[in-house]
Amino acid sequence: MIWNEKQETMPREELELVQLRRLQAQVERVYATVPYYRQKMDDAGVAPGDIKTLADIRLLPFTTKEDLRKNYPFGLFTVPLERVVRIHASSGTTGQPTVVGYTKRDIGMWAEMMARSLTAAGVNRGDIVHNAYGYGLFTGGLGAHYGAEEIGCAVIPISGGNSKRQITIMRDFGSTVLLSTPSYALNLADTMAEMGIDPADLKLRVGVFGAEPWSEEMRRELEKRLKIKAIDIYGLSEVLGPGVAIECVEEQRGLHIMEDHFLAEIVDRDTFAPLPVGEAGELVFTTLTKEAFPVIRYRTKDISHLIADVCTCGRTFYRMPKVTGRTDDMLIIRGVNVFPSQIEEVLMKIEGVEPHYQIMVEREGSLDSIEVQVEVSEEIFSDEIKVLEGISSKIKNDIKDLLGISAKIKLVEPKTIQRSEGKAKRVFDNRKL
Ligand code: DLL
Repeated sequence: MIWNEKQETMPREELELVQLRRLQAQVERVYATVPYYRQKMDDAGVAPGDIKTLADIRLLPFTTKEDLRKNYPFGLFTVPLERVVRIHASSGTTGQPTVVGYTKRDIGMWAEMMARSLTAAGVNRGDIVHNAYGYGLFTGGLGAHYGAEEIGCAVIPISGGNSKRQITIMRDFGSTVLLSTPSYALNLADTMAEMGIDPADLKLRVGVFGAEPWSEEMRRELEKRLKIKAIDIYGLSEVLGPGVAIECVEEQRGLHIMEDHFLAEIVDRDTFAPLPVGEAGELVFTTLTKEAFPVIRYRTKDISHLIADVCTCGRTFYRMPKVTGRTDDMLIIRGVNVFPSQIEEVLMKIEGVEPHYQIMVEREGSLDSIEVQVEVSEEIFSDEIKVLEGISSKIKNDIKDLLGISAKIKLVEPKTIQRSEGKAKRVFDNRKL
């Protein structure tokens, strides 16, 4: 099923015309209303009238998190606060949070993006949607909520946390769809097992997971343990929130970008030079229809590439493969670039190792090293030391073979690694201490 057949299956030539028209209007609007954008464009020697083709977007300066910080909290809004009906903010692990605003029309557009996304994931009217994304300043909860309501689903606004109660409600209310981060879904699967509840006795059919990187191995684990289809959803507050891109249930391979509302580019992660379709680099988004808080060429720091192949689902929007990590989560271990999700992939292939792990980054002299701490199953933990040593060296060798780095391995007791209720924290950087 496709939510908005006309838009989502539009021929590319037509789509590109829509994009250009919207881009021109958007650039004109930010130039006229936001002094900061006007100054940046003046400094770059570009005026709204210079945008004559889609490729001319390259003339425009990038926007970064730093620009958002400098304009904290409302400096980049294009409308007076009287027209803003919603404010969200990203957690901001370092420094100030980033603040984003929405007009009534933005909220309507967002609801449509989420309705399209959930429909692509196989969600319909009549579904009971268990929304365990956090409600609050985080965009996940309310963003997904409005989209599910738009479809006509019955939404349970459970938010994150209190896992036992979540399972009871899931069982009693007959939830058919789970919305959460993949790490929280795993936490819920563990809780179910502890409560002696068999997922086959629940009505869950599909999970729509995002807000953090997760590997294909994690997908298989979640599908197996929860007896569902697991769909990847991508988004970020600065651009919208959830609903920027979604996998279709037909292929589960690459996420369709809502290109009639968001223009995607890929740039070289060091030089920021635009890259052709197919080459991997940093994702950059320009919003085409946002009113209160549009962004021009926002550098996401997420790594992916664009896939132009036609998809069997009928959508004409380009796809992007799963985002495996962010440039700022990338570890450089003795010259080798590694993302935490690659370590996850290795760990999850090993028998007896639980999908709960964390990575400690240390500095020895002038070189960085990592220690992977991972839980093993109850049986293995109480086994002989020889068995533990065997597993430990298997992990070490597999990491070395697949990623080319040497890591220290520490096997820890079941349930000692902190469980996630939202976005999991995987990397602990002890270099800065
Ligand atoms: O995480 C929005 C969201 C909510 C997306 C619910 C999906 C579901 P932020 O808190 O601003 O917004 O964080 C955005 O999270 O730049 C990525 O690094 C990461 N991210 C989001 N979705 C995915 C995904 C929400 N499916 C940042 N895979 C982004 C990998 C993801 N990383």
